[in-house]
Amino acid sequence: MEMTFRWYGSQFDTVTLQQIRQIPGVTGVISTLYDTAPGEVWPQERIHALKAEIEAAGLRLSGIESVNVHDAIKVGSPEREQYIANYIETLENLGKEDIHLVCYNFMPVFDWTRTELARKRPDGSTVLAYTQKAVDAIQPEKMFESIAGDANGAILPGWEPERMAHVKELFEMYRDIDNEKLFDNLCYFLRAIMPVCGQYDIKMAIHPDDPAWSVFGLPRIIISKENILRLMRAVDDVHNGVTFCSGSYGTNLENNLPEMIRALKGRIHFAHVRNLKFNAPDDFEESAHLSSDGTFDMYEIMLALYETGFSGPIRPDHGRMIWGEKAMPGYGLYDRALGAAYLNGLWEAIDKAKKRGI
Ligand SMILES: [Mn+2]
Repeated sequence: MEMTFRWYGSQFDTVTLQQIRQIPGVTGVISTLYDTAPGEVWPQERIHALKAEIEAAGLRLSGIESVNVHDAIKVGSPEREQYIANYIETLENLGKEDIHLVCYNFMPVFDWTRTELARKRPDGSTVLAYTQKAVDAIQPEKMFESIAGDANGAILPGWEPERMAHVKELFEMYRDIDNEKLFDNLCYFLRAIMPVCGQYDIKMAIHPDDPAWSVFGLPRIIISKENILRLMRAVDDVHNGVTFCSGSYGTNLENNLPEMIRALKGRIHFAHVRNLKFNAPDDFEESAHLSSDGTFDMYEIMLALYETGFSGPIRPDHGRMIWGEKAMPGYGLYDRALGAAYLNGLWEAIDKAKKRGI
């Protein structure tokens, strides 16, 4: 396991590499070229520059989150061939820069969905939250406007204003796409890129849909143990792997997180570990990482990762906004740093207990 921290690049992130370097036990950074659009080829020089900047700060570029997939690939339109060719070129450029992990998702139209970016908790911290009632009461194209005001001026990943300006057209594109078609298009994409992933040993790690059910009637496929195992079998190559995100799979309380980790042994290449606190099965908020602050047993999650021999990057995920920090919702320094320290503590305790045969 390597403890890492997500970083959006010096142009976009309020957190600096120097600050990340001072979080105990964090050695790697998960980053991206945040200003590239889905479908664009990532120039090798820019990847090289990103890596050099991170290494100059004493850290390692441990993987990319995300290289976004163009909607043409998701809906399977004729233009997908060009966009797949572009994606392959980006993977080649990443491979040449010795990068071996790419996180991506296959969610239609919206990335993750939250209905509040700053729900106040009793201790005065603010967190991202979701309530199905709010989704049911709003038109999808209004979703962006309704949350953008709380973003502290940040551009939210997957909610870029240029994309949101075309929400209606995007919905139109997906009109005939059901879960089966989306699944087929995902397999088509994966089969096309597996050769280049094999050549450069790039592990693709699909991020689950968040929340793990259909929103606004759009198809959602990466939501459960059954579905993710089906994808693993459909393209049975180690380079077709998983980002295990406890906070996303965990939105559906029927998902048994430690059991899913065990079932996915060998195919989890990246882990996002965070907690959620449920007020009702369709109302949750992103709590602190500690088990005691939320609904999940974080020890059991880390134990399952440990016992399945997980050796990839792990990162704390969305944190609360605390201590007056102003940052992209979920991506401040302080609470994620606390999360990293806590997860490292759990790991150390598990490791020592195992070695002592406890
Ligand atoms: Mn995640």
